[in-house]
Amino acid sequence: MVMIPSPCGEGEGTVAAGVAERGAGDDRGMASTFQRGKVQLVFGAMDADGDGALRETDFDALAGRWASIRAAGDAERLTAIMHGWWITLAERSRDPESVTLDDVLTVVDLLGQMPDAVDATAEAMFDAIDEDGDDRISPAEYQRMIEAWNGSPTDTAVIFARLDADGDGTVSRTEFIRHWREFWAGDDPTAPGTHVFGTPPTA
Ligand SMILES: [Ca+2]
Ligand SMILES: [Ca+2]
Repeated sequence: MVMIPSPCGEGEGTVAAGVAERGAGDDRGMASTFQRGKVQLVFGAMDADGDGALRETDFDALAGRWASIRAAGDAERLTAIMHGWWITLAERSRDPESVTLDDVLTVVDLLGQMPDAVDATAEAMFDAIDEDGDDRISPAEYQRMIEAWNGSPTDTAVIFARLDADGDGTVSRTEFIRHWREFWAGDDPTAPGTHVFGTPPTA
């Protein structure tokens, strides 16, 4: 835990308190311009009507889009996973009914100190993407996830080849978790994990 000395010399704040204390004029926080572009990519794909705010219905709609193009027939499980994302973001949002890009970045700022939470999300996402449960993400399984996110046909062949670090034709659980950590908590434009959801404009 990082202690923040108070001006009067007694008491201290946690990192979370420090984030909460940052004023409205200091919303960009610790996220770099590059990290912002990366998160913007995910945010923009989920913000279907483009009004700059995510609502609970956006998360349900994404789960529905994804379930509709899968063979797995597990719409309830996908809805539960996406609802978990919504709860995590909404409870840290200024407005509990809608989440802005700055709200998401506030959470992203904290992820570097929450490795267990990041890994838990990676495991849940891996299990969701792996429709046939063979503990491998195939190119087709990956493409369906991305197309659900984007809501449109997307060529994922080049990105998939980068994510498949050992070149065996699939993305293993180990490979995926490493990329997921890089995407949410890393700041390296050249890392394959940067491209989990596509290529940010600044990479
Ligand atoms: Ca699979
Ligand atoms: Ca592989």
